Amino acid sequence: MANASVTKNVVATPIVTDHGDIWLLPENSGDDLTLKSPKQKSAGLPAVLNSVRYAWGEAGVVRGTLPLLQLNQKSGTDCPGCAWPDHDGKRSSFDFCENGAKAVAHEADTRTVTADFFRQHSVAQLSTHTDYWLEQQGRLIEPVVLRDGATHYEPISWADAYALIASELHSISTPDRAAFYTSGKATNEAAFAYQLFARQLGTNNLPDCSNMCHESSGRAMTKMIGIGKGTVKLDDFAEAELVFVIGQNPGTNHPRQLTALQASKRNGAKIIAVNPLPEAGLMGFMNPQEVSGMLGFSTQLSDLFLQVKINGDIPLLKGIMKQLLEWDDADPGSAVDHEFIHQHTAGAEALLADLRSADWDTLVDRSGIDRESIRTAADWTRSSTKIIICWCLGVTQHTNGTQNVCELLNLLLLRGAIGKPGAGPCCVRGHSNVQGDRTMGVWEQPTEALLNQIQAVYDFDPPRQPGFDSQRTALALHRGDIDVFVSLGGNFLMALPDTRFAAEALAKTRLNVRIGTKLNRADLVAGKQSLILPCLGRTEMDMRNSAGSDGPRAQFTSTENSMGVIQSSQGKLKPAADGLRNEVAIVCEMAAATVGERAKNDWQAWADDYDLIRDGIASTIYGCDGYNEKVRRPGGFYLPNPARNRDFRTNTGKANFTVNPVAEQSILPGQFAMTTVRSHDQFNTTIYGNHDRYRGILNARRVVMMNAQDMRELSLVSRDRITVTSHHQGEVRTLHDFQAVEYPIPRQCVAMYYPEANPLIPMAATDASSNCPSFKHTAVSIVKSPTS
Ligand SMILES: Nc1nc2c(c(=O)[nH]1)N[C@H]1C(S)=C(S)[C@@H](COP(=O)(O)OP(=O)(O)OC[C@H]3O[C@@H](n4cnc5c(=O)[nH]c(N)nc54)[C@H](O)[C@@H]3O)O[C@H]1N2
Ligand SMILES: Nc1nc2c(c(=O)[nH]1)N[C@H]1C(S)=C(S)[C@@H](COP(=O)(O)OP(=O)(O)OC[C@H]3O[C@@H](n4cnc5c(=O)[nH]c(N)nc54)[C@H](O)[C@@H]3O)O[C@H]1N2
Ligand SMILES: [Mo]
Repeated sequence: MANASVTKNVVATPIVTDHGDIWLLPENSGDDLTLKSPKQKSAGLPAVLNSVRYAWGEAGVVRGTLPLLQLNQKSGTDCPGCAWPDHDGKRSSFDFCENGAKAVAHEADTRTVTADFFRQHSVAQLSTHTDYWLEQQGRLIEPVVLRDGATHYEPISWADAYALIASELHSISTPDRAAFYTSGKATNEAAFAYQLFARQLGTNNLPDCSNMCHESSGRAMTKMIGIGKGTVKLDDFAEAELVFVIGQNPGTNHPRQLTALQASKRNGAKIIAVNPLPEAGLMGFMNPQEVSGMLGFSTQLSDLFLQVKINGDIPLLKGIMKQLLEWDDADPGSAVDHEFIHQHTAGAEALLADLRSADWDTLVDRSGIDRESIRTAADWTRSSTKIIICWCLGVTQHTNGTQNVCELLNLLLLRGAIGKPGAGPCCVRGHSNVQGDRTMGVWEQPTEALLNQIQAVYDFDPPRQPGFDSQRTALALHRGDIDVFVSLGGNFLMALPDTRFAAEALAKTRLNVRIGTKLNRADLVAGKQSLILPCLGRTEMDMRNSAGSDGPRAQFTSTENSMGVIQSSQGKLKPAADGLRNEVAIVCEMAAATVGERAKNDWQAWADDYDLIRDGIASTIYGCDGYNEKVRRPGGFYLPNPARNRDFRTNTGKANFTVNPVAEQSILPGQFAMTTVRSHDQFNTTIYGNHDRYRGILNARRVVMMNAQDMRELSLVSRDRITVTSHHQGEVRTLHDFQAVEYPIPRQCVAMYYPEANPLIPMAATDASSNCPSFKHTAVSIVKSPTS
């Protein structure tokens, strides 16, 4: 492909669909970028005030504060924000964070999107508005359909909507021409029903947001420790001696994790943060649950901040391990846990040989971390036996994401830091139930054991061929190989890389169906026909006419957090509108209409009584026996996790070391490594506002955070308009009209916001093992716009 440079996907033009011209990245009108210095600490009173203000503003006082007090309480509502766990013991009545409050208030929105609204706005016209505007229109309250050739959505009855879905699904030539996407907010009951429905239909095409998120973590952990989940429990933080936080911005994305880190510090632990950006929560923290925190006295959180280059994690971790090995060679047993390695692991020799042959200059150069800092990190690692490593997307979303996770597991294994109190891997999940959805069988590559169990319980032959993950679904859609695409929540369009390609792909179906609470851009790139099915949020009361009961009965659902605890979640709010249904019921009713006659289970009965679904979970899913009883216990129950007890169910029966090379340098002179991050004012593709308070970037999201020296070399100053072009195997993708922002980030590295940067990210750049998109590393070049 040498110099055949192909320009792709300039998003300055709309895509042409049967329903009109659809814009993909409308400018934020009134962009007025304001810059302040980034914050050194997070949370405290300002965060609480901000959350309450948000809850009151969008949802009204009562509707806003009532659900807040229910959040993360035993027998309360599981927070629809992130997947950070709750305390097993006593809980503060204030156990939520600013972002949980925003998520709840966003859901408890009192505004509604009516049939009138759709009459007034064509999909083309809606697409000229920002994502922020779309979600701000309020809650979806009745099913709507965009018919063949139509320009506007119009109301449709639930019965007709299900009949349309069934008729399209019956007319596909093979079940694999349908795909069923899941966003990680879906509860266990919805997820279990959904995957069963897809498999009864005959496909494993069950892409989920996890494919774009922690897939690399699952792969690495399964290979190395025999389970795709972390082993740490919340209590371990209070016992740890050393905690690494790698590629994660907890102050914004998992604020309650800061309380756990504070507990570690109080126990005398040291904290090492590894990140290209000095994120506020990593530097300091004011606990809003404590008076001193409320008043603004902060805990200095990180003892060592290692400002790695983007994708510099393997060279850094390798450096730390190489240093440990050098010390251990000089004084055997002083830095490596030989007994643990001997008893519990396989493959150490290859790793040790790899570390010995690693070149210090390369490790320092590629990580961006000087020798002295690596030595300090190694020294603390040597003197601690109880080590926790927390990580999130800065680690997983790379073309070598799985190897990144493998390398941090290597470090834990070298120190024997797993399967004992105060130590182990802490894979910090994203969506509140993304881990549970996988446990429930939402997986395009199901295990034989799961399929056999489904076969035994439901008396049909489930498909055995692996299905499409998210990226492969996008490719298949684009080839025209998928006729019906169903989304259980989420925003597949804006979550994927290469927004234009994704839009073209989604516009090629016969039918798109999305179950959601709010309107988003995915609803605007319809295939021939498109349905939006509105659903209740997790905070809302869900009354169903269960068989055998007189009158409607309140249903509840359940979720699994980052640490493998399953617990119930009960909505308490009056629904946003009469007639709204829970996504659990919607999935079951869709299944009843489509495969009801041939299914062994009674889908309509399941739609009305979730206990029946939970009985299904109990007899099908490993570790879930007695589900209905156990999930009703206050605080729920832990799923089995053999690695917690050093029972490593891998191919060798032991924990496997791995060898993970330092990636080839792929950024050419004059280019930058571009990573994408969330602002403090968004939940994934849902934008709450244009302020990134902790980073001091206000009123604008179309920005590129750049190193001061790099800016000088390009004669740029903050606020200058720039054009950003990405480079991947001879293809270029360009975004115009972004603004440069000087930021403390390593040289040759830049950061942009997700999802605004997604049109630049090539669909083909994924991790070789997990196929997770490379959202955290894209080669870009930057030029000043002629007009600025
Ligand atoms: N409020 C709020 N909460 C959320 C979400 C949200 O959007 N808003 N999203 C939820 C979801 S689905 C998820 S998956 C999680 C995401 O949680 P995070 O992973 O914290 O999310 P990101 O903003 O993508 O942040 C990635 C972090 O990695 C750093 N980073 C980038 N590249 C690299 C690298 O190469 N190496 C290292 N070491 N670090 C790097 C970035 O500077 C940033 O601090 O949060 C969940 N919680
Ligand atoms: N560049 C870049 N791209 C990324 C990432 C990144 O870091 N950088 N991160 C990736 C990651 S980690 C993830 S998880 C994905 C996220 O991808 P998704 O999970 O697909 O996206 P969300 O933005 O969480 O979905 C928002 C929509 O969910 C719907 N919704 C909200 N609550 C509910 C509910 O209770 N039920 C139902 N049915 N619908 C509801 C609303 O309609 C809302 O518009 O994006 C990925 N894309
Ligand atoms: Mo995620």
